[in-house]
Amino acid sequence: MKLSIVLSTQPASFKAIAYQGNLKRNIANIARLGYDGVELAVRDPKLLDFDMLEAALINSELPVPAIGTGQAYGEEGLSLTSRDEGIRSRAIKRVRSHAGLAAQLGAVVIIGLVRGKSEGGRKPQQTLDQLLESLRECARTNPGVKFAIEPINRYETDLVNTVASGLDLVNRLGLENVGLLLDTFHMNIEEPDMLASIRQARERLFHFHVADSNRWYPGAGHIDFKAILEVLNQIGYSGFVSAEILPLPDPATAAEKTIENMRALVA
Ligand code: LER
Ligand code: MN
Repeated sequence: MKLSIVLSTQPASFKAIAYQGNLKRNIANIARLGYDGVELAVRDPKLLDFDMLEAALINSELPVPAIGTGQAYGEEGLSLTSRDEGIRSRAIKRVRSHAGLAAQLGAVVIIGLVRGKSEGGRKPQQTLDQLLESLRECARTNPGVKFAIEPINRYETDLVNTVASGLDLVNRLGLENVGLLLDTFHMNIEEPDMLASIRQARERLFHFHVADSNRWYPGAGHIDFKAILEVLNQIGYSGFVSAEILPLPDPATAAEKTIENMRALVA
């Protein structure tokens, strides 16, 4: 199992991120703990000192499996399904710029909250059609980059809550470079049988988030991570398992407990 953890490259109001703040020091800490990679949550690639980031990654020998994009929505309101064409086209432009960064780093682009939600009385089905168009525009212009749509629980968005609806969208798009990111926290809320849902995603599974049922580190709640790792193994998943967790009881303990508990499952 290749294990990574999410680091935000700038301050964010989204809470389930163990690392924020000093980028260089955080990357060094993640490497010191024994992680195999670092997932970056990036609001806007323009705000990044790429040379500094690259040097820190080379120094720590950490690859970047995925780039999170949700802060473009959370901090700036950019949505791939906005009814305001100006906002929607800025969101597409932003995701394309994330894709440029992802191409440089060999990472998957995460389509999480940047999808937005249905606005102004529009039905989810109509909004989904628009999401499809926006995703097509992003993915077609970056055929070498993988895009992973993340089913997110109903309390955060009304668009693509379940693995089945995620697969439906992926199939409708029919592009080789579009697949899914599954997150145990969301699946624990939405999926009747998480293991069966992971099996359904199979070769369309591009990335994987772990957090326990309470969004703390794995082992702090009631999700059966041993069974999950077995299923990932059975379906031949070779990507990263990435911890997107609350920094509780404190960031260092959360990161240490994650690696300790996840490694113990495969020992
Ligand atoms: C992001 O990966 C996620 O899980 C959402 O809850 C917020 O984007
Ligand atoms: Mn997630």
